Amino acid sequence: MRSGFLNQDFIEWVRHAGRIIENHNGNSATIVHHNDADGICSAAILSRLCEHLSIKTELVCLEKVHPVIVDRIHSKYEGSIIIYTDLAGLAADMIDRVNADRCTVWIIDHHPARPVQKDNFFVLDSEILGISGDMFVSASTLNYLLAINVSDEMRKYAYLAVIGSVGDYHDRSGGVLGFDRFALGEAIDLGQVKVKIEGARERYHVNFFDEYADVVARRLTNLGTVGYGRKGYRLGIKACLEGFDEKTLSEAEKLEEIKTKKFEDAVEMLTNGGLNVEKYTQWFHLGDSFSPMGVKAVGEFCQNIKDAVFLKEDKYLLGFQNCPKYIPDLGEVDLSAVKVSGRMPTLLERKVFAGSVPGYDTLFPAASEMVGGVADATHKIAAASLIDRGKEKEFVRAIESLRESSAVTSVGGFAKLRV
Ligand SMILES: [Mn+2]
Repeated sequence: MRSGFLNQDFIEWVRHAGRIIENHNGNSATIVHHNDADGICSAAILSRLCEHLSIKTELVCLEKVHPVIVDRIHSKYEGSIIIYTDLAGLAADMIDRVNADRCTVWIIDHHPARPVQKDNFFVLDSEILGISGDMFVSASTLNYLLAINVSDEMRKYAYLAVIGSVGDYHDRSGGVLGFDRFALGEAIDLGQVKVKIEGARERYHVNFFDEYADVVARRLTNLGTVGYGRKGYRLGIKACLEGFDEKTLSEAEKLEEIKTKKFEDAVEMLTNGGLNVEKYTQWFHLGDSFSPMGVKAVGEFCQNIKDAVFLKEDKYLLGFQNCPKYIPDLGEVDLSAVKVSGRMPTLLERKVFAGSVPGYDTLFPAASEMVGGVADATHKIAAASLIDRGKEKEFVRAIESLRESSAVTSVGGFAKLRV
């Protein structure tokens, strides 16, 4: 087995990253993190590690990396260390280009990545060593491994690695695996977490919150994604380290209600003429109506309604949502982008798996490229892309024509789902 060898390499690499961080003792750093539970737990662990090393930190929470946003961050924090976590792995080339040697950059991610290796640019990403970040290591676990290599004291945050892993559904086969399981083992040994078996599934009770990891993860994701526009992720990070206070709990509940209401309104819009039906696709545009929710919402909404009676069960479902120009931690940016999410009714999913019609893993990258956009995450039955505003209809036409010709060939099932 090669995997043992790879794991040893990986651990050595994490140690190396730890030494690099230690060498920046006393500097300042900007932690740029994703807005879901894994990204929030990652930011919490990293900020405590930096505190331990007397590195002063600023936090920036992002939904997506984009050249315009990266440029804003690197000018605002010029001269500091920029640490991207739970995002940016695949954008390493772009970040290096936009950075133009203004800042030292570290990327600590578990999504597929491009390696960039320079003196002022360091990518720590399990995928580069062939360890699936979709299965065996969350960003929170990666940050945890890094942190305990620097200081034993950081072991007190093992529970955050568990919550981050569960937040990314790494327990979907019944329990967390690989390096996530290593972190779980530490959390158990240290008395932070208890495992409960429910049927064929493990649930992790986190003593610090007196709550299950999945419940905490859901709260954090709601704070960060539904409450993105109102900096709910800040409350999330605070809760990770200090526990949930009344205010944070009621905010998390309020956000759940906001989401329910927005989703109901959108269904009403769709049943009142808001759905466009083409030969192969059915699509809609939410504009800014989901604000303050981030653009993750359109994917979740499509997932929720994909089998609704008002949809055609043999057509691809596409939903568009404007990317907000306002980034809560950065202010207004000159960004004119739209997120497009693709899902499909169960009947069509079956046809895709049977190979009789093309899946999104072929349609999305090709259509995105045709309109000058970038496929963000592609999987056979679920996908997302970022395209320029005004290109929506062109994107729909591209999907239609690709389906019409069906000349696309499958690129295989290894594309990652990240929506
Ligand atoms: Mn993650």
